[in-house]
Amino acid sequence: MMKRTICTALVLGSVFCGSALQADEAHRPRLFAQFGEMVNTPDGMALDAKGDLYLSSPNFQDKNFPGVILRRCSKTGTWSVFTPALLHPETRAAGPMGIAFGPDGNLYYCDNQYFNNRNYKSRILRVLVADDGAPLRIEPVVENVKFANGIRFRGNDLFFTDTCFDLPGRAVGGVYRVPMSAFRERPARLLPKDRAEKDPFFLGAIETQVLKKRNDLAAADGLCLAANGDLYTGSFGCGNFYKLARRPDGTYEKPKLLLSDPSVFSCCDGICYYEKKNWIIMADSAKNAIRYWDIGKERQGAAAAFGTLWENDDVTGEDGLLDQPCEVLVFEGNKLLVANFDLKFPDLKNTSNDRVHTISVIDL
Ligand SMILES: [Ca+2]
Ligand SMILES: [Ca+2]
Repeated sequence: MMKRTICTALVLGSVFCGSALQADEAHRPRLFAQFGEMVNTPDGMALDAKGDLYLSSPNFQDKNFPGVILRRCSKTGTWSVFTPALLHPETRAAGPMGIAFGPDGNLYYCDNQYFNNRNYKSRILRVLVADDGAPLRIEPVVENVKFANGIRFRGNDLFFTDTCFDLPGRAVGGVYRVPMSAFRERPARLLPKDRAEKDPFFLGAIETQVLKKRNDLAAADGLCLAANGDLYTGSFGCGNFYKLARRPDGTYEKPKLLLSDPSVFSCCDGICYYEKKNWIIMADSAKNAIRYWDIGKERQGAAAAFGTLWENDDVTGEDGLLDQPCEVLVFEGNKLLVANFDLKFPDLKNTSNDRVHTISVIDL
């Protein structure tokens, strides 16, 4: 089996040795799906109880195509439009990013309005789904969000990230938990960010160190929960990787920094939990890479727990390789789906918003 060492492992001063950072040909990404222009920034993914796959696309690359959520039938492999995403009444735009099914069978999603308006226009929305799987209508469940991005459920609790707080002198975002009971009658509302510490839904702040050239203030991005309920999240702007430990009473400890080394991990985008290995799997948007965090080795520190499944150079994605991977999803037990956002920001490997819009698949 061929192995190739990733050059970024060989950065002097890093605590990581080369063996911790190897990509394996067995994990070479292949093309899973390719879309036309109407799906030009594939992003959030989720599976329903039947195994049908859902994909959001806010279509930030070409806004002539409105934000949309697609569905792929598990029996036929056919993709179709599940629903157009709901337009915001003021911005007249839709930005569906992270998506997740709730225990009620409805599809919840992050409506990111930050690129249209930074004044708390983002929301968590839900698509009410009929018994036969058809979408009925879309309604807000959480409002007053700045940059809604990643979303997960555990039981009746909805967790999500708000990526940019826009507080003076700080590059910070945060993690929230909203119990479903809080939006039974009407949408829950977050407090303004200068009062986040007093917000009953606020779990903790996620900091980013602003890197030269990238100059990206985006903080909390992907999040997911391990089997024991511990929450993991990371910063888009610099790769800071955090854990919020779940206490026995169901409350959460403040975020603990597990990894902060942009020389090996400089961009945490979407993440997911891989139960079979007790790993967190992370999309590294900056480096066209898939990383992992082995929870079983967490106590030994980042040099033991952190690793790389795959990394490739700047490509269009037409051959299945990664083109700014933004979201990951464990699929059919032993595969990983990777959505390729392909919307360049400064100093990422991806240099071109090309016209190839793809999902990759990796054998785990
Ligand atoms: Ca592409
Ligand atoms: Ca590209």
